[in-house]
Amino acid sequence: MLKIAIVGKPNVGKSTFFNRTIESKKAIVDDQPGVTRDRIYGHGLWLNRDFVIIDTGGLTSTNFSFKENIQMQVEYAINEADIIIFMVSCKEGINVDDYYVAKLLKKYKNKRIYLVVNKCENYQYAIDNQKQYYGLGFGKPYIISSEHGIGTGDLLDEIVKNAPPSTSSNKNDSYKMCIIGRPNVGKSTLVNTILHQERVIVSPIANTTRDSIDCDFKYNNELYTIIDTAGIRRKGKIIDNVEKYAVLRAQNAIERSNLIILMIDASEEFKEQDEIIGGLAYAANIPTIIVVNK
Ligand SMILES: Nc1nc2c(ncn2[C@@H]2O[C@H](COP(=O)(O)OP(=O)(O)OP(=O)(O)O)[C@@H](O)[C@H]2O)c(=O)[nH]1
Ligand SMILES: [Mg+2]
Repeated sequence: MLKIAIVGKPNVGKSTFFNRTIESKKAIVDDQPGVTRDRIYGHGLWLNRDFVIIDTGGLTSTNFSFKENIQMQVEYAINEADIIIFMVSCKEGINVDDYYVAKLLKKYKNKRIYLVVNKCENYQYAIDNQKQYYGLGFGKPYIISSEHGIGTGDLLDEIVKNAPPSTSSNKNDSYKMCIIGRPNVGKSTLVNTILHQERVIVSPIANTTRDSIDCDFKYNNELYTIIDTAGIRRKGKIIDNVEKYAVLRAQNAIERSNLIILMIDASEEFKEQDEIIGGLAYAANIPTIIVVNK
């Protein structure tokens, strides 16, 4: 199936475009930069053509705690994809970070790369001023507004035009299990261990995972999805919108699952919050395995 990766600096609207394309608010969107960290996969259908689309974290030339992890995840996505959407924003304009992304993408000569300028609600103004984008070296820019759906259809027309028509066998009927628990108990580490790859970002910083990350795999010829989720802290400790959205997505992951893996950290005492999270599993009335880690 056609695979498309969305790549760009932080805050240009990659996740907004991703959500619009798959018609679901799967990825967390917020006005602070650096929201997405892991790779998020979605299934899209356009003009009866199926595709997989991959949202990725923002790339920057400056150093910060997750820079290397994010870049590694972005490069996994690029390698896997047939088509790259190189997203920039007319609102924030072009700066060193866009050139940083451009330089990275120049290494991938065998990929079809579309330069896409987002946040162009003022469509005519953007068309009239598109010259500046040619300097990035990816030819004609596609002018869109992900938030308002301007130009997004034309872009998708172009991207899927040579893809094969959809077949019903593309449905994903996997057995789904989610891992839930407090921050830092080791949920993402277990996902990577099961999958034998660095599928999700692991770090000693609590609340590293934000989006719920669906990871598909095959075992004994059966399809499974393991869903990594954000750690759930006490309500009073939640610091911002991103964490609030992350917890809502973890709760949504529970509802989508056939099995819950409730993870507890044995290196710390059993906390009231473990009990509260256990209560979520109990209330969902879904088979649950309690895993005591560390
Ligand atoms: N005006 C305008 N704002 C947009 C558009 N698309 C996204 N935004 C806003 O831009 C901000 C960032 O959007 P995201 O989709 O989270 O951006 P991102 O590129 O995924 O950001 P990171 O994951 O942090 O790299 C949010 O406040 C969005 O609402 C658009 O077409 N027009
Ligand atoms: Mg994002």
